[in-house]
Amino acid sequence: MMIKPFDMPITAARPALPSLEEFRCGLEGIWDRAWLTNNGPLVQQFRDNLIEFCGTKNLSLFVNGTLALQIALQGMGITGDVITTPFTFVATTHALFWNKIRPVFVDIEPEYYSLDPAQVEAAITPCTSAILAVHVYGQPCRLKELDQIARKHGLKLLYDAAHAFGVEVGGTSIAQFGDLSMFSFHATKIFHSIEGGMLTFRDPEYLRLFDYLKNFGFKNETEVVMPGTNAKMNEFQALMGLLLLSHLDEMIEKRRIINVRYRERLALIPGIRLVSQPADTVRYNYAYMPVEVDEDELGLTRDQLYLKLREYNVLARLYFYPLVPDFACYRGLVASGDLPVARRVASRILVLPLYNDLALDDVDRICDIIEHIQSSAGRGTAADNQSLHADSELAIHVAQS
Ligand code: T4K
Repeated sequence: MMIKPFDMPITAARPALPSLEEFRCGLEGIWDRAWLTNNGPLVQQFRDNLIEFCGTKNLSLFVNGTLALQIALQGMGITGDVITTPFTFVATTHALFWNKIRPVFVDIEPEYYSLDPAQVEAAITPCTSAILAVHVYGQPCRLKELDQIARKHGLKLLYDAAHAFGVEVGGTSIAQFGDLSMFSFHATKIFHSIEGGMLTFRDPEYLRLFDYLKNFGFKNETEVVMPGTNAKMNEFQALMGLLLLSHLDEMIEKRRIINVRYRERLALIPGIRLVSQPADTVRYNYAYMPVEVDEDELGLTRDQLYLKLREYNVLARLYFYPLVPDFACYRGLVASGDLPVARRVASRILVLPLYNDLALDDVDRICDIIEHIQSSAGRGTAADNQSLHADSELAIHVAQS
């Protein structure tokens, strides 16, 4: 069977957009007011709506998630060592590095790929000040266990919830767990404000502190109370966020339907392992579509499948490979154990395209392509196999994408 490549690239993510008419209408208001940034009315409205959505008043908006997390660590006075995950986007670790905090990487659990609580507890030393866990792909971490460990050892518990907007556990917003959570509103996320970030936190005292830190440390026109930076959200971001927030339920439902179709189809393909379904208590947001590739069953390595998919214009992504401690800038600078689970997952993970308006016919076609690649594995020409085995090819494709 011949399957045609897609005419246009099918990317792993694609931003949700409100109607142009809705956005234009909002722009007119911005033009009339000529108020573009510095805690404008749309940022205030966005914050109010998010307070209602997340169920906490302790909430602060930022220009992006990375700066939000950097400021959180600084404002909370976290120093020394922080126990964190190697299986994440580099920004999680960068936020520690910019605060001169030493990341201590411990292994993840194999079900949802979040920090393994037993490994966390074993890694605690007198230098440990906090745990920074990540709700990878929007799946909640082991909340109860991490909370118990943090309390027992007097550590702060922070969540990088960049992927987890809209997730609930037992009817409670994920924003209400731990001492603090950071959400990313980047364009490629389930919900976005073009770029943007949000902190939610337990201690109301942090609100004033974060407000200072994101606005140069200004208390008023003539007083600077600390050396802050500039990390304010602007009105255009808030407009996008406000409009999309009103469509969030529809967006999650569309993604759920796509996820179901993928799962039905992929479950039948040998060598493609689906990530565990969320627990019954979780309202999931279907942020990403990760799968694990079993080389022996599929007849191809994950990297070979990734490259083959590109020939069909399916641009899957390697979120998150390599592991953060393997990036040149962190090698040798950080503490980490052997990380066997994280290493295995990073070498097998592939994130398939998932965005709100991905047509179910296109999901079927992506699955047909994977099926076709799987069934022809081993039947390729010597030339095919040679080019797929060339290590440098993956690096070139990744560098160009
Ligand atoms: N912590 C975690 C766990 C994170 O995942 C992230 C960000 C952060 C912290 C930091 O939050 P922010 O500071 O970003 O708020 C993307 C995103 O830029 C990044 O936000 C995200 N994680 C990461 C997982 O993915 P790239 O470099 O892979 O993005 P890029 O440009 O290759 O885009 C991905 C796909 O989306 C492309 O195939 C094309 C498509 N795309 C992208 C953009 C920007 C579009 O169709 N339209 C667009 O406007 O990092």
